[in-house]
Amino acid sequence: MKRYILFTISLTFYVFGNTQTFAERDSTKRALYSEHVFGGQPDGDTILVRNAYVVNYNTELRIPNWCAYHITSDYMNTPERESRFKRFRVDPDVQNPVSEDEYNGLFSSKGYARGHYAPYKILGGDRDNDGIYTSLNGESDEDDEKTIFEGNYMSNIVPQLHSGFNGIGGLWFKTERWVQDDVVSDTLEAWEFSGGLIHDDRNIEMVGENNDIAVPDMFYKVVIKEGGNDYPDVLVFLFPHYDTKEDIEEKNIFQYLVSVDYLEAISGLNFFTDYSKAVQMTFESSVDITPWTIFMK
Ligand SMILES: [Ca+2]
Ligand SMILES: [Ca+2]
Ligand SMILES: [Ca+2]
Repeated sequence: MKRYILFTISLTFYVFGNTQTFAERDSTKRALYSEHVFGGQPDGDTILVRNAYVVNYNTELRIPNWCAYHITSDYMNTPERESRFKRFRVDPDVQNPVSEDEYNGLFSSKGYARGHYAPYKILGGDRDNDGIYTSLNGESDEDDEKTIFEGNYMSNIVPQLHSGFNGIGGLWFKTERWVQDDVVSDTLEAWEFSGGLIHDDRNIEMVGENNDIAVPDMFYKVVIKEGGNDYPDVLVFLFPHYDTKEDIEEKNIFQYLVSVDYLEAISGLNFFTDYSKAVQMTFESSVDITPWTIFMK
């Protein structure tokens, strides 16, 4: 009898306890999860589901591991990044959350900016379909404002070199703009996973007020669109975290393409698990730029 009770307790914990993800808890979160995480979650970890993105946050390194989001032309209707829309915010849902001030001085000392994984530019849109958008000065939808505020949570932020990387002309910046301006303007939608990698976990660069915010050595973007096949069109960009401003040739983002298999091997993640292993092999083992060449002017 005692055993039976123990079994019941552990079973109850399993169903209602911490092992349950946000996505399993309610249908709105579940719908958002399905919308943003294309082809399945690359790990089994606990994730945070937001209106505009899904993030796997690393409470030890105090940065996101990866962030997944759907981009549509409507979502790019964002207000100017001013005043309340510019402010970074503490994430109320993570332990030991980072505050904006912990990055103070990092820009002048190391050139690190507060870099968004889910880009600010894709946080907009009329996500609740009530015909009202966000606006800096006029009538503004509070629900859609919340989506932007969440995007400015520090849990969506990572230290990134500004000059020659996430600033104008940098590799990260150019990749974001290419997807938004050249791809989604035509396809109307795309998906991304953005994340960072650390080469050697015994030798991690830690920064911030308390030297406890990790700086990735590499960053990746998995860019996805639906093609005419039973598998998605995928490009994986893998960038070393360095300043390319003196190096015009290296700013060609398409020199940084790797296969999904390559990214999986060095990250330990498995993307696109919703597809069978056989189907994953057809599009993960090599880089196929054919479906993207019309956007590569
Ligand atoms: Ca709205
Ligand atoms: Ca509304
Ligand atoms: Ca895979």
